[in-house]
Amino acid sequence: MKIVVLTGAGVSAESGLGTFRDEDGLWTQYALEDVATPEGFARDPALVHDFYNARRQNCLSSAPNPAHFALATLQKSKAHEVVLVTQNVDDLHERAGSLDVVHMHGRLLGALCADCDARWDVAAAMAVDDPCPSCAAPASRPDVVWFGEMPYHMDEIMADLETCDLFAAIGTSGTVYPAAGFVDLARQAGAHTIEINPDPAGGGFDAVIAGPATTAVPDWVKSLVG
Ligand code: BV8
Repeated sequence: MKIVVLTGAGVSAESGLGTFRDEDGLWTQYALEDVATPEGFARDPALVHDFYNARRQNCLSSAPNPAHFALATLQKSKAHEVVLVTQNVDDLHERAGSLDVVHMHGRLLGALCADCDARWDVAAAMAVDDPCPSCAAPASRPDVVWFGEMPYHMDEIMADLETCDLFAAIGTSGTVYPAAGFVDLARQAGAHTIEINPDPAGGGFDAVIAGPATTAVPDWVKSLVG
């Protein structure tokens, strides 16, 4: 069976990384327009770097949780073909052992040159005047997809959705497009669709497992790999 899994901030919530739209979520502390849009970056790059530097530190001091490990087990079991797509920019899936994670919204531990498109890994804080290692322009930005920018790997993701048998959305509010529309594409392709979320978003899934990721995901994976 071919399975496409889409994760959102909820899969990392119990690792201590904030979500966006829950009660004390990131979008209640920062205006999305100021820190997650190209216009916000042009207006105040230092604020945007501060926002991502804080999240990068938070990410580096956190650890994968049982949900991340269970998804890595599902991939490595080879019981099914598994495509893991994440909206998250943290590296907890990788640190739990997942391979080929499709980061459609980019990576906190990646940097991008706004001038020459060069990409490189970063673990430390980024600053406005950091020179690009390729063209030396002071145009470094976090390699994340902001609102109004095209998510990464869309062709690959669409092809996988059109050919999957099972689509599982884990820990996402189904608010942000195009990710929020993936369930419809999977259903149109004939896939069974399932949502795992303690507070289901109600996006017309065939099945819902209402529970936190750290217990619901390991149980779900056990049901797939025995
Ligand atoms: C684009 C950056 C076009 C990195 C993010 C229709 C079609 C297409 C676009 C649009 C459209 N309508 C509107 C748009 C524009 C926009 C959009 O969707 N706006 C929304 C607000 C309406 N979309 C875009 O701009 C996208 N780009 O469409 O480009 C284009 C075309 C041609 C050429 C150029 C461009 C780009 C979207 C990406 C934006 N970047 N992040 C970063 O800072 O992280 S999005 C941001 O939201 C994060 O990436 C996050 O992952 C994502 C989604 O949020 P969730 O992951 O779902 O998190 P949330 O807090 O919302 O929910 C948490 C969930 O977890 C909850 O359900 C909760 O119940 C659950 N939970 C809590 N605890 C647990 C749990 N679950 C399990 N266990 C727990 N313990």
